[in-house]
Amino acid sequence: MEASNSFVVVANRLPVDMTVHPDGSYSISPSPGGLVTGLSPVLEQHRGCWVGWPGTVDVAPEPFRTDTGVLLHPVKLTSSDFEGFYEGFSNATLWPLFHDLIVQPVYNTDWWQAFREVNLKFAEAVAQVSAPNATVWVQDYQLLLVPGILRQLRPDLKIGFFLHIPFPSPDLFRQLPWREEIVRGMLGADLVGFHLIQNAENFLALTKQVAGTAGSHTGQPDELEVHGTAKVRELGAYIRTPDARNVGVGAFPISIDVSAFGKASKSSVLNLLNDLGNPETTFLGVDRLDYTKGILQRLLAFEQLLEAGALDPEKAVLLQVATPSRERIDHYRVSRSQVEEAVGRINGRFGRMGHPVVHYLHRSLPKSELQILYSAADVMLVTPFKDGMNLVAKEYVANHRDGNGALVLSEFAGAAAELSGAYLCNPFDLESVKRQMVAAVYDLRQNPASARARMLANSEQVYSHDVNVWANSFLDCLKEAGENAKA
Ligand code: ADQ
Repeated sequence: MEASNSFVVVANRLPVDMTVHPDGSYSISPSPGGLVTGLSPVLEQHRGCWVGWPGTVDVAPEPFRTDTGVLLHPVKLTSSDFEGFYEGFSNATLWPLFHDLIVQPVYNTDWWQAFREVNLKFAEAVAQVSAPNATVWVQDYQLLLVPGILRQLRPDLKIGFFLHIPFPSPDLFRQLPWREEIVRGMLGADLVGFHLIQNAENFLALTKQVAGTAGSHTGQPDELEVHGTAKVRELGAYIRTPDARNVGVGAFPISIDVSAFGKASKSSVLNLLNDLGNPETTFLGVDRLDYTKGILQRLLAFEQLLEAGALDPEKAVLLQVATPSRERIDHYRVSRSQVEEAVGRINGRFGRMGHPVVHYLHRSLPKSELQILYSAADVMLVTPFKDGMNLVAKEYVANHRDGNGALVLSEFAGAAAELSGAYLCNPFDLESVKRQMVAAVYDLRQNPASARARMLANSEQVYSHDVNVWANSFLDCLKEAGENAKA
């Protein structure tokens, strides 16, 4: 493959689902997910190259161009890579650690070795496809070591790194047995971006602490100096690395392609509501089935409101769509069975034949169907225990530009920092979730002007800060940070 691409994105996954048929042929279709949603418009605009794993182990199709002109460059992962790097270190070590220990992270040296080897594979693929002085944008926690490896392989590249999940407080991060190597990996970038200023501050504080620890253990002059005053735009700071580069650190809250989430047609919404028995209040949840998303908590809140008579089972329904996710990992299996048990119990208690109160789908839906659900929902429930941003909240808001509807949102979702019109709740406190569900319904019925003002404030924010604003502000800062790198 020729090293001819001047703009390269590297992410764990290519934006495709790949099915291998018994005769060895395969078919490929677009796959959902926050990252794909965020990056497609930027790549299409640049006719860029996307390096990533196609989603099936032990196969690597030839690089190919999509209908929209993006070159997809597959990286082959073996089944043991997948287990150690993806299911193990990425999703059973880093994911829980970075989401504030909602479950206990597992620290396993074999997984760490797999993580290092696979990060090397990704970095080598990027080095191979990148033109001289190309811009490379490395995505997310699965590839934390790629910036550092790439810096060694290709010092000519301009390297940005963006973390899509929260960055924990230094006190939590310091649990990680391989913390110095991970921090050094991230600091291979010219710019390290997070969703929130809090995440960036955690990282800045950590680089001081971890570098100090490494220095005293190894006796190396390994200190990282934090230049807290030098700014990357108004958002961040520079870190001076041991090899005398300046690494920019900043906050860039991701958003959505608003044009993809307009209102669904009136007739499709009416058909859906008709199928549901024309409820007075329709609640909606849309998530990957992940223990961080608080799906069980919102089901329990709904159940308790029915139990208390605050909601009438003849007049309220809850629709929950959950995309299957990481199904071989124990905590995900437990989470699914708890959710499904709760759905069954609530319907057993409050539904009647032909009229369940919770409608549950365990699958991915096309965007057009999500649009209908968003348009039909009076109250959107987004209740994660911890979430980097949460694009579902923004998709619902974009769909309700007319000011109808209400968003109940966890204060622990990154989106809470931006959506000032949301009904904020604490998912660790069911009373708080219930209170905000009731407040949202009350305002919609009794105080519509206030509910409408809240939704309009939310949609104003999302429409003025869409995914293009996110990508362009990161890329502008990367350009600037690259120029300042050796200052
Ligand atoms: P995720 O944890 O995957 O993303 P989120 O931001 O909510 O979470 O994005 C999910 C995406 O998948 C949305 O675009 C949504 O429409 C889609 N989706 C969810 N369920 C679906 C279903 N059943 N059918 C079809 N589509 C579905 C990670 C971080 C987040 C961060 C994003 C982007 O965990 O905090 O917001 O990356 O940075």
